[in-house]
Amino acid sequence: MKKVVIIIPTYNEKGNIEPIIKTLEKDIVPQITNYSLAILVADDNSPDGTAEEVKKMMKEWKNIDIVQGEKHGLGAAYIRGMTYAVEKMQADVMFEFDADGQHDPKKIPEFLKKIDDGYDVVIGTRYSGGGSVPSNWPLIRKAYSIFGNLLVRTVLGRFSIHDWTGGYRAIKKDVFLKEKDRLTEFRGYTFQVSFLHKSVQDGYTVAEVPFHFSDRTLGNSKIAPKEYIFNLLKYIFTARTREVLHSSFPKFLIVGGFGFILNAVFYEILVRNTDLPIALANIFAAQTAIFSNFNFNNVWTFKAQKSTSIFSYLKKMIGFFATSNTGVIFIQSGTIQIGDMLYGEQYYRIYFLAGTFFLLMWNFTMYRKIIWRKKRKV
Ligand SMILES: Nc1nc2c(ncn2[C@@H]2O[C@H](COP(=O)(O)OP(=O)(O)O)[C@@H](O)[C@H]2O)c(=O)[nH]1
Ligand SMILES: [Mg+2]
Repeated sequence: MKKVVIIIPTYNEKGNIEPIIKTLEKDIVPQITNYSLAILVADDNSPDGTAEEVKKMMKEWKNIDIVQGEKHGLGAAYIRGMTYAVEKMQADVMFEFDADGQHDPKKIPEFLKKIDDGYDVVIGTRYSGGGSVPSNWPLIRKAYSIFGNLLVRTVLGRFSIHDWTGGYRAIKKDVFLKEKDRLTEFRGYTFQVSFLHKSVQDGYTVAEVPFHFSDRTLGNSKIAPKEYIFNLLKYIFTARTREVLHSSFPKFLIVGGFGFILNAVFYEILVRNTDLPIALANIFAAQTAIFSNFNFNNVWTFKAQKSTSIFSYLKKMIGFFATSNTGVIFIQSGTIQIGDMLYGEQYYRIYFLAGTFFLLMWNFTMYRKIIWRKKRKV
């Protein structure tokens, strides 16, 4: 039978740890028949004697264990706990679960159901599908919590996950073993966001279980808001920047910039040295940019999808010329033509810049629509 270890990190939770463990042992353990359940307390040598409470209960229930260490933050405690759960307790699935009663233990079977369905990570969510934060929280605290999560979702660009900062989760062993060495950067609460983000980047699947996050009744929250907010912002912005720099976007910009220079230079030459109407001169000049854009993107930006046969290369290039020329003729050269008709040829550079700007907006909109369509299909 597969093994589930519920990991409870504790720092000064003397009053909370006994009732929560009793609830788990009496109400939840008997309900779960397809897994063997164990509890692991990851305590940071709490001065209030949390560990002594746990050790008392270990005499009554044999499926409880404790791993102690110095206080280096929530993330460090989880890494220690998860390592112990995998190596010493043969865990296949691990839960992150708070000691203070804010996580409704009755939801545990729902998390395991999602694991059975094949998901790698299951997160409890307070922000979708009926999940909620305590109704007695002051408005400002609710706002922090809701907008904080919205900010994380937006910066990381992954909207399908609604609760990034919560600490009620179930994780398959393999996910932890894969990410373990990359998790040492943030040892406090930022651990939650970075762990989830790295898992998603590596393609692990995530399911959400909505739950009501109840208020803490005993003891104090251990969160240090200033340090947490600073580390969280640092993580989301650096991680996202790295992601964008490794994507095709910068290459796309360089290729496009070079195309723009070609377009401008040939336009300048044709306008100065021929009698062509300036709008027509631009249509000719733009072909050099389209040719360059296509080929550089083909061999560099999207080299993974590079055309191999001459036939598919030509077919792709013709398609690219056709779509690009729609914008070049109607938007970019159209702007030049209107400028020419209204104010005359002498401002040809201004019409060109305006036309190119409109063309960029047009291309960007088309690009985004295609991306949107792709996203909705998945
Ligand atoms: N071992 C350990 N546990 C911690 C640490 N910080 C918080 N915890 C535990 O993590 C859980 C969630 O902490 P809490 O302060 O309630 O966070 P909040 O609910 O976000 O305010 C509780 O069980 C805490 O005792 C830490 O530095 N070390
Ligand atoms: Mg709490």
